[in-house]
This record gives sequence, C-alpha cells and structure tokens, in this order.
Amino acid sequence: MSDRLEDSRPDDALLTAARVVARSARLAVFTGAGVSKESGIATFRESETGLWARYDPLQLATPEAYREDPAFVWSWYEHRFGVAAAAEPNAGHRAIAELEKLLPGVVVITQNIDGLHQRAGSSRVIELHGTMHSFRCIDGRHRGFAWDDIAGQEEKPPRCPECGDYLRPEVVWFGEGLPPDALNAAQQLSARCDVMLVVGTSGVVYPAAAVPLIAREAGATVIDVNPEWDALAQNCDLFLRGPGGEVLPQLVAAVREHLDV
Ligand code: BV8
Repeated sequence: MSDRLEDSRPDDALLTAARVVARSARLAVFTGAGVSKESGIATFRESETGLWARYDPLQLATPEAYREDPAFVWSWYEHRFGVAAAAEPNAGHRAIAELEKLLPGVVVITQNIDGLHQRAGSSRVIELHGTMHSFRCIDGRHRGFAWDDIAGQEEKPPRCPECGDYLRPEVVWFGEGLPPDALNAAQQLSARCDVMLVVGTSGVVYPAAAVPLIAREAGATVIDVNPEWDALAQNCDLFLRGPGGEVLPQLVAAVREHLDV
C-alpha cells in the first residue's frame, strides 16, 4: 500500500485499517510498553512515579548495573514484578487476543516482559526481551525458576536453588544479545506477514525496532497505533492516533463488521 492516510480523518484511517486487517492472512502484532500503559504500567519513556522516578531504566536494565549493585537492581525488578502482578490486561491486550479468534495465523511479537498478552488470551507470543516471570542464575547454568520458587528467600537477590549463585530475571539487558530463537522467529514472521499492527512503541531500541521495518521492506502494510506521532509513525502506511485501549477495541469492532461476525 503506497499512499499513507494521515490521521487528519481518523475515522477513514480506522475503517481503512479495519479493511486491511480483516483481509489479512498472516497478521503480526508488534507491541511495546505503550500497550501496557492503560494497565497502570509506566512506559520506559515516562519516568516512574515514587521511589523509582529518579532512575533511568536505560541505566538500570544493564549487566553493569547488576554487577555494581545486584540488590538495588533486584529491588527494581521486584517493584516492577509487583506492579505487573497487580495489573490486569487492558482492553487493548484483550482486543489483540480477540484478533487471534477472528483471523488465521495471528502472532504477537512483544518487547514487553510483563506477560499481559498471555494473560489476555494471546496464545502465540514471542517475547523478544524475555520475561520478568522467570529467573536464572547469573551464569545461566540453571534457568526457569518461578517467583514462587524463590519468594521465601530473605536475601536480595535470592540465590539459585541449584548452585547458590545470585539469581537475575530472564530479561534481555542493554548490551545483551536477544534470545536467538525469539529473534529469528520474529524476523522470519515479520518478513512473511502481510499486515503488521504496531502498538505502543517508540521504536528506538534495536534490534527489536527493526521488526516493523523488515515487514514494510517485505511489502506488508504497517499500521501504527500510538497517541503520539513519532519516528515509527513516519514509516508506516496507516497511523491511528490514540491510546491502544481505545483504538484497538474500535478497530476489532470494525474488523468484525467486515467479517460479518
Ligand atoms: C544488543 C527488557 C548487542 C529489560 C529492554 C551500546 C552497547 C550495546 C548496545 C547498544 C549500545 N547503544 C545502542 C545499543 C543497542 C541497544 C539499543 O537499541 N539502545 C537504544 C537505547 C539506542 N540495544 C541493545 O542493547 C540490545 N542488545 O544490541 O546487543 C549484542 C548482540 C549479540 C550479542 C551480544 C550483544 C538489547 C535491547 C533490549 C533491552 N531490554 N527490555 C526490562 O524491561 O527491564 S528494552 C525496553 O526498552 C523495552 O523492552 C523496549 O524495547 C524499550 C522501550 O521501548 P518501548 O517499548 O517502545 O517503550 P517506550 O517507553 O520507549 O515508548 C512507549 C511508546 O508508547 C511511546 O511511543 C508512547 O507514545 C506510546 N504510548 C504511551 N501511552 C500509550 C502508548 N501507546 C499506546 N497506548 C497508550 N496508552
């Protein structure tokens, strides 16, 4: 699709997007922190509130920060784990999960580590940056510990039940490579999708941010959902301005009309 509908006539853009999505055979949904904003989880671009307001996630989500002060970085993840555990998937997450019921071959590629897509019902989710719901010892020999396996330990960070090393969340920190299987799957699905719906990402963190670019290069129609017109919006075919929790349910309702279901 060559011409890009500005968001000057939002209803037209939404109806066009719904027509494109309803006709898709291989829809990929690429999400960032913005899709969880309406679940009460701060995005990276906004500062947190309270204790963590004065810390920059880009400085905390690194192996260096963890080596320097493991207890401090662990406390940040413990705080975020608590926020995510108390959060509920919002209408945007649920709308994305509903697309999987309406269309064939829908896959979600997310940068988020909060697990809300899965809790909303999406069953094909690629977590490019790992998950905060699983832990491993720092040299990676023992993996897959759940929060319940370690919650009783007083020491921060808790110790690996197998080898006694400190544990860390199974997330990708800045400067660390992405899980090869997840990255390869995301790149292949992006190159093969016919429509990519991008929701709530500023598109600045690589290699994840290349996902929509791969899709567009391969000829997919790229639709961006974001309250702000930003770098990604300039490289998409359709821009739907607004929060995911509002736009996505409207989009799915219009897709249902197209599919007459
Ligand atoms: C790598 C997990 C190489 C952790 C994250 C120096 C050294 C090394 C690497 C680099 C370097 N300089 C640059 C790099 C590359 C670096 C990078 O891209 N840096 C950026 C800052 C320039 N990348 C890496 O380091 C990656 N690894 O390159 O390694 C390598 C290769 C092989 C072997 C060894 C090494 C790893 C990057 C992954 C980092 N981990 N998360 C954790 O979460 O704790 S990144 C984290 O930040 C998120 O996962 C996400 O990817 C990113 C935040 O971006 P967004 O999700 O887009 O969120 P953001 O807040 O930015 O934007 C929110 C958007 O939502 C906004 O547009 C807003 O308008 C919108 N919004 C707001 N409200 C709503 C909304 N949208 C919808 N609805 C709403 N209601």
